Amino acid sequence: MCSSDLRERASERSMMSKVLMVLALSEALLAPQRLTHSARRATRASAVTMSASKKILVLGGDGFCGWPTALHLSDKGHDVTIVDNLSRRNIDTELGCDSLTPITHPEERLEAWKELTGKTIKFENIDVAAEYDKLEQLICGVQPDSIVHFAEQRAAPYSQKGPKQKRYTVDNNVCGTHNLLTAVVEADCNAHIVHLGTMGVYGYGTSGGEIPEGYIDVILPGGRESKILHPAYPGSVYHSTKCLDAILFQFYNKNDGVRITDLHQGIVWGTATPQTVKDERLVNRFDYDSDYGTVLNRFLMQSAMGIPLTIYGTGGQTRGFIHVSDTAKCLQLALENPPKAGEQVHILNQIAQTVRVRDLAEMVKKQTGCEVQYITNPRQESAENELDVQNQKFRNLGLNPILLDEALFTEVRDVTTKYKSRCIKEKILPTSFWNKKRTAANEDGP
Ligand code: NAD
Ligand code: USQ
Repeated sequence: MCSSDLRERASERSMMSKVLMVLALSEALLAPQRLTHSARRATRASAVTMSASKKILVLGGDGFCGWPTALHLSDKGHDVTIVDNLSRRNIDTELGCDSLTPITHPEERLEAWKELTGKTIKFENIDVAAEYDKLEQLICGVQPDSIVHFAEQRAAPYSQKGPKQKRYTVDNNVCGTHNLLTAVVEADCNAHIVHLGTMGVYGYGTSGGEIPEGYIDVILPGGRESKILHPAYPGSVYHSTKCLDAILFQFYNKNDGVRITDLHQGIVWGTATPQTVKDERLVNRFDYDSDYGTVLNRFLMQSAMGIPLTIYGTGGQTRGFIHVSDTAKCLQLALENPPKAGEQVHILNQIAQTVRVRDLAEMVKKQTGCEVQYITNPRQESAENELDVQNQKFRNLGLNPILLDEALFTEVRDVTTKYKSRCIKEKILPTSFWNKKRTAANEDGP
């Protein structure tokens, strides 16, 4: 089908949804107790656009990105409910590790937030992947306007650790996403779902050009024009689950009209946001271990500990980065700009800038005078890659992202210095290897 036909179809769908809305509203006025499913969903959609304060579920709201986002949204006056099964805290126990910062129990965190701001954030302990009925009941009862979906196992090294972790990552992430989609449909809920995807779905070979935001225009065999999802090229079991999520989003969007935004986020760095610094009890988690710690936070931690920075391979890997406070801002922007009824899944690249790993290490070294070490790469990945990424959509929505900045490095170093007595040094060197070849190479030493 050519793209003009596609556009016509989209505008027909949009017209149909407007007609449905009018029918739904008149039906509601005449006999509110006898609304059909689709009419109920459409009526709720109109109610959403009329109210500035939204009811928002934050799945995974106890995590590194979820906690500051939940606080940010509550601060903006939204009615926030966190849904989390605390699996991340349990994985810390499994790995014999802990957040560098002493995070308090969810109840204590939420009480502190209420005490400081007068605002209530509710908490539901639900396993999104395993407790479908509870999830559907919650969505049915709350009828949220938006659902932010952070609730996945997010560490690539953990997902490559062994068969148990590989299977857990797929079961947890894919079932969780599917449960959410089907629960929204079954609950007749018109919520806009905003999912945290990853830049890693595109792959990190040299792209040969700028990576677009989610879709590419192609000419199919026979000369037909089409807009398709960018080919998936994941680099770990974890990244593969995000590609599978994208297919589920495409299907539920097409089949059930679910409105979805998928944010392809880069590596998040930093730890503090304007809300988390209000009180020690609100402190955000900070991962530095070789499974969950991400590269820049690990480097800043290592420099505080006087440990040479662990550059994997040549350090020629180029990646996208974003500061944690911009994660929360991006979520707000995505929630404020939902897809219209009938629109295809929105996909935005959520990064501020791209940097090569060895250049990142140099930046930290220049500031702190620390040493660097090149160690055998535990990962199966390109040794060197270029990365050119479109990120215009968020910029057009008004995002002016924080760039890697010495002042902020200092802020993170203050945190790492403050809590460095909590660091377990044995957790710094890699213990998860991508395949048997990488395991053997690491056994041979650097
Ligand atoms: P995190 O592990 O700190 O937080 C995830 C939260 O989800 C945890 O609190 C965990 O307990 C919860 N959770 C996991 N499975 C669940 C389930 N089945 N039911 C209920 N709760 C569950 O991870 P994060 O760094 O905050 O990442 C959040 C999301 O953002 C992830 O989906 C991740 O893929 C994405 N992301 C993160 C980064 C990053 O650098 N941290 C970068 C790009 C994308
Ligand atoms: N690296 C080092 N030294 C280290 C740690 C990492 O050289 O001590 C290298 C890795 O080999 C890799 C790069 O730094 O090339 C990035 O690794 P990372 O652990 O910081 O990030 P990654 O595994 O890609 O995963 C993180 C998040 C994940 C998110 C992803 C976004 O954990 O949830 O999806 O960043 S992205 O990388 O853009 O796909």
